[in-house]
Amino acid sequence: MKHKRLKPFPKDFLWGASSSAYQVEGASLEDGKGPSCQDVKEIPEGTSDLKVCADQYHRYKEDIALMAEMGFKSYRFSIAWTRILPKGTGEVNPKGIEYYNNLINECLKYGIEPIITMFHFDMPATLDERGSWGNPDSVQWFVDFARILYENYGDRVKYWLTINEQNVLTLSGPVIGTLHLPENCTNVLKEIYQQNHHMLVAQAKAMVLCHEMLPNAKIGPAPNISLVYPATCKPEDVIAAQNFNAIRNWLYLDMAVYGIYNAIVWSWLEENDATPTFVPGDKEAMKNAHPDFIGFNYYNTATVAASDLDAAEETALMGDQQSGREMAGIFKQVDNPNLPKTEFGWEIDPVGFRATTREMYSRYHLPLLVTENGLGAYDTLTEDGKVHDAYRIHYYQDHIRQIQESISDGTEFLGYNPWSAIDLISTHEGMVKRYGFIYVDRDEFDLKTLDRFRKDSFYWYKKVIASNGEDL
Ligand code: BGP
Repeated sequence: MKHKRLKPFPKDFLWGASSSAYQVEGASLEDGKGPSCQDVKEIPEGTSDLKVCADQYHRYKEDIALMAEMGFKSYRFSIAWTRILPKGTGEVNPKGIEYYNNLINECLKYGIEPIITMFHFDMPATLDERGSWGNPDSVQWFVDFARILYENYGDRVKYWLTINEQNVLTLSGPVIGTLHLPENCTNVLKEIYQQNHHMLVAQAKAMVLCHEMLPNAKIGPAPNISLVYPATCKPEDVIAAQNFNAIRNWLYLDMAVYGIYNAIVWSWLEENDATPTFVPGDKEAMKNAHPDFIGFNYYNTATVAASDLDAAEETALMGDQQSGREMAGIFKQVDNPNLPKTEFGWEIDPVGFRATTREMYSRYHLPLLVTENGLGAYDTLTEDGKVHDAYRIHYYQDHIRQIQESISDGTEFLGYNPWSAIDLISTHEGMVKRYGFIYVDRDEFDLKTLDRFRKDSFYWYKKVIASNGEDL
């Protein structure tokens, strides 16, 4: 459908950008912070560790001032669990509480709405040793942590996100450095989906608690959603696309919104003796939880064909967030010949953004908050302190235009918070894979000055925000 006239962005649209604690803050063991699984993981060869990152912990005032200069209405960031609770449970670290108080207040000073992710890939190392999300107690650990956040920040924070990309944790945990498998695990699929179940229950309980404690706050999930296309109109490919759509996307949103397990996924787990064990109260918690919006990260779509591997062969756990998976007999991810790729091999599909959001809105009828979207690229700082990232501007122009198309299709959006506000460390490809509007002067291993520079996209985004999306 081609619109004759595009509808404008809503007046109070939350233009901003995002980050996550372990990728941006640095100060990884400072001021009482305990180690998270990210601090103790094996760092991928050739990439930086996570000790300093963009050093936002020490430079947040400067960073928020730059975001304010761009005109941000919101900043999505995560709270490091181990800054608040160094051991994951028990004693609270006052310095950690103070840091996020300062960060939130700094945002509010400029009228920037803080959007807080409670969990972004950084399980406390102590809890990892106790089985991480595989331990049934993890539900309570998370709810206790959430309560502390609501108590301390709920007077000022209106927007909350539960777990970042739970689907990526489940599908690509080892790549992100987060999946904890017990030794001698005999049914890996069952273990993974038991962990997933605990996260789903934890999320549901945290949403209920949020509504009880903070009646004016809004809370939602933040999965990574990619509409899955069939490689051809062969009916078997369509079934494969439905399979991956269910496993990758709808499992997470059907549960968050309707409190039910997606039937295709449940049957697949049944066939593999991998259905999760429920404890009393799980079902009720899931049914009682109602998000106010759907937060989601979008990078691109996925395209799949039928998998001709024997279903008896092991189900593959591979690929990163956006690429290359096959599950025997279920689906096989293939390249989409219609789409270009980033320098890091991720497909680029702005129209798929529109398609994904239309589909989500028709399924769930909740407003959408884009919590990530963006282009990872090699940027160069010129001698006169500029970064000419026209490629990023084009990427954003194309994607923002498609949001407007989707708005014109009737989809309700709360805001757009692409990845990332400022350069930070990628999940597994280091510092050289940059996403920010703000350039950070450091290399993979050389910390240089850590000074901030405004990229061309910085000035461009400022203009977009000032015109509420009219001047792209
Ligand atoms: C998402 C994560 C982010 C982030 C982003 C870019 O999956 O939520 O933490 O890093 O993708 O991915 P990458 O860093 O792998 O390029």
